[in-house]
Amino acid sequence: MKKNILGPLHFLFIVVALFANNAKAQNPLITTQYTADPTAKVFDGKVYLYPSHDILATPGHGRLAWFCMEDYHVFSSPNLTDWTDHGMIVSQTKVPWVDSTSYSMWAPDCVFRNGKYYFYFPSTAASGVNGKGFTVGVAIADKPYGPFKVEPQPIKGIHGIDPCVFIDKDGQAYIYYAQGNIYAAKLKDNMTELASDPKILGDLPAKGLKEGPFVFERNGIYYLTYPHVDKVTERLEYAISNNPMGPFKFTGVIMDESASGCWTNHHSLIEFKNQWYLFYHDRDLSPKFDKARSVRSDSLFFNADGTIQKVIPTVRGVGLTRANKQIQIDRYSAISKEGTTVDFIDTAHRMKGWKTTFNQKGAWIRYNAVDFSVKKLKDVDVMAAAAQGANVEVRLDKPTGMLLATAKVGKGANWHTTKAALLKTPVGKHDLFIISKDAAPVDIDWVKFN
Ligand code: FUB
Repeated sequence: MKKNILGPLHFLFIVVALFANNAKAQNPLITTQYTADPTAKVFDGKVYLYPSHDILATPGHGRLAWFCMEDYHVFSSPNLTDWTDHGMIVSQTKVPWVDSTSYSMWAPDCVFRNGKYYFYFPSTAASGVNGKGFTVGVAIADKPYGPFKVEPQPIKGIHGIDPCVFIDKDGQAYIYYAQGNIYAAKLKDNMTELASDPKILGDLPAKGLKEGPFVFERNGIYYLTYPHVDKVTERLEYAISNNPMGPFKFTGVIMDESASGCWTNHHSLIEFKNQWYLFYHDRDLSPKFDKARSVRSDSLFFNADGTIQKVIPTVRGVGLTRANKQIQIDRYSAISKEGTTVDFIDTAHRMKGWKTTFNQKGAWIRYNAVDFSVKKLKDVDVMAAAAQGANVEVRLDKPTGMLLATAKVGKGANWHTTKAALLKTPVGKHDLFIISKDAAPVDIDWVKFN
C-alpha cells in the first residue's frame, strides 16, 4: 500500500504558504508588491489577474527613476475579495530573445484557446532579434497560473508594446499593440504568428500618445479601449466599431486623468457574475514616484445604448468583505466632511497600509458592503491607538444607524486591540460606520468581528 506523503506537517506548510501569498481586498488590490497594467480575465469561474510587476531600479539593475520590470506574477480570486499570488510565471532571464539587462517586461495579456493559455508580453529584444527595440513574445501553459513555457522567438513582425489578444465569435484571433499609435493584425490559429500585416487604427484622436489597447465585444459592438494623453497624463477612452479591425469611432472617456498625477493608466474590463469591472492602476503605495504602481478595480456600468458610464476611482474597490476578517476601514466609501483623515501607518514602510485618524467628536468613516452572514458573532475588535483614550462607536448603514458596540480604547500611543461586546447581532450585508465620540485624536487600523 502506498504511504500518504502529505502528513500533518506538510498540510500545515501548504496552508501557511497559501495564506502567506494572499493579497488583500479593496484598492489597491495587491499590497505585497508593486503591480501595474492589470489584464484581468475570467477563466473557469475565477478572475485571473496578469499585471506588470514594478520594482525599483538600483545601480546596475534597470534604468534609475524609470520603469523597471523583470518578471510577471499571476493572481487569482474566486470573489474579487480574496486574492492569491500564484508566484512568478515568466522572468526576463528565462526568455531567450529578451535583453535581460533591459528590465522591460511591460504590460502583458493572456487568452485561452483550444485547451491552452497563451500569455503575451512585450520586452526589449536582444540585439539582432526581430529588429530593434520592443517586440512581443508568447508563453504557453495548460493552466491559467502556469507553468508557462516560453516560445524561443518573439512574434515576427511586431514592433511595439502592450499586446492585447481578442478572439472573435467566429474563432479569428486578433492582436493589438501600441507604438505611439494603436496597431491591429490577425493572428494565425497557432496564436504565435501574424496572419496579416499590422495596420494602424487611424480613426482615434490624432494628437497625444495612445497605448495599452484592450478590445472586447458586447452585444455585437466591438470596443477598443485605451489610455490616451489628451492633456497632461493618461485618461482611459473608448471607441466602437462593428468590426474588430475597425474603423473605430471615438465614443467617450471611461476614466479621467488620475487625481494623484500618476502619468500612466492601463486597464482591462471583465464581466464577472453579471457585473462589469474596470481594472486600472494608480500610484497608491508610491505617492512620489509613479513608476511603482498598484492595480485597482471598480465597478463599471453600460448604458442601454451600449455607451460606457464614467468610472470614478474609489479606495473601497469591489467585493464583499466578511465581517470576521480585518476590515481595513481606511479603504473607505465615504468620510465625514471634517475630522477624519487617512494616511500611511508608517511612511517608511508603506506596504503596511493605511490608518484612519479621527480628531473631532462625531467624525466618521463608512465602509460599504460587509458580509455579516458569519454565525455566532459576539464581539468586535478595534485595532487602535489613542494617547488620551477614546470611545469609538460601531454602527450599521448610517452614522445614526443601529449601534452594534462602543469600543473604549485605553490610553496609550501604541497600537492595541480593544474588544467590545456586540449589543445586537447583525445579519446579511451592511455598510459599516465607525464614529468617534471624543474630540481627542484616535488612530484606527482595522476592525474585526468575532
Ligand atoms: O508599464 C509600462 C508601460 O506603462 C506600459 O506598457 C504602458 O501601458 C504604461 O502603463
